[in-house]
Amino acid sequence: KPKKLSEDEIKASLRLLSYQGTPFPWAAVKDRSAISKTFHFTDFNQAWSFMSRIALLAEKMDHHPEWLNVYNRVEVTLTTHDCDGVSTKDVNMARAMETYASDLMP
Ligand code: H2B
Repeated sequence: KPKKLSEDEIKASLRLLSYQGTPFPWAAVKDRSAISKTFHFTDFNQAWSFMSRIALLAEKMDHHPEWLNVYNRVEVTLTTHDCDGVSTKDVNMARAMETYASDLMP
């Protein structure tokens, strides 16, 4: 079972994720133990490529994002049901999302 991260561990993880140089940083969700970010792509095609790649990874990791897509935008929320909060699985997923997004938009 994944370990639930403390508030401080979440804050530290968010800082590290934001170091990767994106204008819209990862942030804690209000009133909920979760982290979120809105990705902005060039068009729907890029947004959908991102989602397809992440979908395959999510199945492999057995860890699934909450997300909403509107045209070139993908709003992502990550939390772990198994520990009812943010775990390292969410942080790993967030890092993979950063990598894939920056592959698509160098
Ligand atoms: N996704 C997320 N985000 N959190 C989980 O705790 C989780 C999941 N658990 N995907 C997995 C599936 C679990 O329900 C299955 C049974 O392994």
